[in-house]
Amino acid sequence: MTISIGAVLRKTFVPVIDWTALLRGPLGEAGGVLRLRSFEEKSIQYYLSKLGPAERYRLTRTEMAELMQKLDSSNVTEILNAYLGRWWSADFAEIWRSPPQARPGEWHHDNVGHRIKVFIILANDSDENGTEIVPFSHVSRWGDFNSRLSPPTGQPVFIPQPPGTVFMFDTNAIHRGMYSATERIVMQIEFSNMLKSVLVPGQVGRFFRGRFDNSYRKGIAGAST
Ligand SMILES: O=C(O)CCC(=O)C(=O)O
Ligand SMILES: [Fe+2]
Repeated sequence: MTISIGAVLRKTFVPVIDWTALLRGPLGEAGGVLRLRSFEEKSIQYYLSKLGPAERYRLTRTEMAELMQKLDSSNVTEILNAYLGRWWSADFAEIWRSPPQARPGEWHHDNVGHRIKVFIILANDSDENGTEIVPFSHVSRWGDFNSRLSPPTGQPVFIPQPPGTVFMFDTNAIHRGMYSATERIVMQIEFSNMLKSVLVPGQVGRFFRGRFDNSYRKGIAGAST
């Protein structure tokens, strides 16, 4: 068995940093998964045109700031303050195609402790595409930040994703993607405690995040988050 340095750093720093997360406010009360105000057709088209025919499109810092303004009406900043504490940053945002897939994703947490993803659905024609999350599993203190999970005993909720759907979830909660023969296009923006950007390697943080992305898209097995 090999233990990577990344795994050791995650195991050391994630629990310490997560100790500062308040987990309060609307997201905490809702159990780590919360629906937000839907996006209008005009905004959907705006972001779809940024993607064009590409596989993925990473938003610039300026585009991320603009997206934060669009999310303003949902009080995302206040929700994050109450949940993560004030030391969070908007780390990373991209638009990606979740390709047609025969099987659902594996149950997992993202191996980075508390980290929020906002999903904005830009295209989806299938009722089967979506995300399953186990509410209130967000408070789990994982002993391991390098693994997948066996099927949960808690009751998952399925989040159906017609275009325009916006929701946020803590990727420390147990979750998985549900896929079908139809493509789905998702825009995601991520938030975590600033210290994770420098102390926690993996699919988290502001500076190195881009290097680690896409693993679950390339094939669910072997994904690192
Ligand atoms: O595809 C999905 O709905 C979930 C993907 C996932 O596990 C994640 O973004 O952390
Ligand atoms: Fe995940």
